[in-house]
Amino acid sequence: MIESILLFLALAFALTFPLAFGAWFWESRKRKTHAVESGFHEELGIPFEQDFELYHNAFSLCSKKVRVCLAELNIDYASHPIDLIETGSYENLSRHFLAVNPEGTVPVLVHRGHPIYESHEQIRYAANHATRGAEALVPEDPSLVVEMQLWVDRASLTGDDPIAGMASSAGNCIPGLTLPLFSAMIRDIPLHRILVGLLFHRLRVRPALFLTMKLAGLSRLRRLKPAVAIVERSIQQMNTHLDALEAKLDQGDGAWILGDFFSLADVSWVVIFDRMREADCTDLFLGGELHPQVTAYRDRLFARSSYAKGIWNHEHPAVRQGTQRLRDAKEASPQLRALLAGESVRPQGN
Ligand SMILES: N[C@@H](CCC(=O)N[C@@H](CS)C(=O)NCC(=O)O)C(=O)O
Repeated sequence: MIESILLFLALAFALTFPLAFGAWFWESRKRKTHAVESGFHEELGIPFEQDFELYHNAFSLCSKKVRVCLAELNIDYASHPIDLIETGSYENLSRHFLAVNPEGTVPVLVHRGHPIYESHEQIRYAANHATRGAEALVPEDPSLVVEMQLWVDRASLTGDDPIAGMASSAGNCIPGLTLPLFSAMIRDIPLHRILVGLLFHRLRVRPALFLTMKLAGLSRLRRLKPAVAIVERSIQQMNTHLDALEAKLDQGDGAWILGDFFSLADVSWVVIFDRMREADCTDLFLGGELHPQVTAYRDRLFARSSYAKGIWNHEHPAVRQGTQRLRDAKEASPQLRALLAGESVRPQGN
């Protein structure tokens, strides 16, 4: 009897493993991922119904930037919300979305069926194609365009490994600053959904990071040395970028980065401040004596209707809950509070 059971189990195992492997192999051929070149792709065609269509996610930093930009330009668009694992599932790795962007990332702006990849390219493209009468977000003076682009780049999230590019951009500090919030949000996501990422993501390190954070939980985040190092470096580098922005605003004579001209540079920075709000780390960088010019600038950005239209109106319940959970965890743990208050990286004497 026992021998029959063992034989049955051995047979079941011998059959299941190749079947599972075969299914994965079959499916991964249908979900082929690869890096894409940034910019407008006239050679690619995506079914469309409206001139502009946007594939985006409520929580994604780059999606927010494009939504704010489209709101500023008064451009109507068909909205295609795409879930990321942070907001529930790896819809960005579905066959349907990979046909829009084989890289598996949002946002993707589509103009008359042709995709534009990379959010900094999308805002530039949208600004160049705004309907007549809309406010221009790119100045006419070429030297101001160069300056604008420097500040757009300094707020952009770039490359497969943003952590490696933190010194060049505040946008690249955002994933590190968001780690604790990710950790708070991932608690509600079932493990099998993260597994989809491990099976099909182009950059498997990303789902692996989410898995680690899910298994460790927010309370043990401070014991994960690599995660702590990333958080600390993100705080340090973000401060450097904010110091530069503070100096720029201090020297300027207008409300915005280019003085009186509201530009794509401002569109690019508003999302950085919004993520600080979500990740409950605004006090670490703004308020009081810290970066007063930047703080007033942030308030002006938040007061624009494009902030409500592009960001606030898309608030995701999972993010709201994650922010609250993060606050509660900090309240309960002085060590976590100290880590996220940047105490170990604060200059001596402060
Ligand atoms: N450099 C790209 C960044 C694209 C990107 O990494 N998007 C994130 C959201 S902000 C994403 O789609 N992540 C999903 C994933 O990696 O699974 C851009 O500016 O558009």
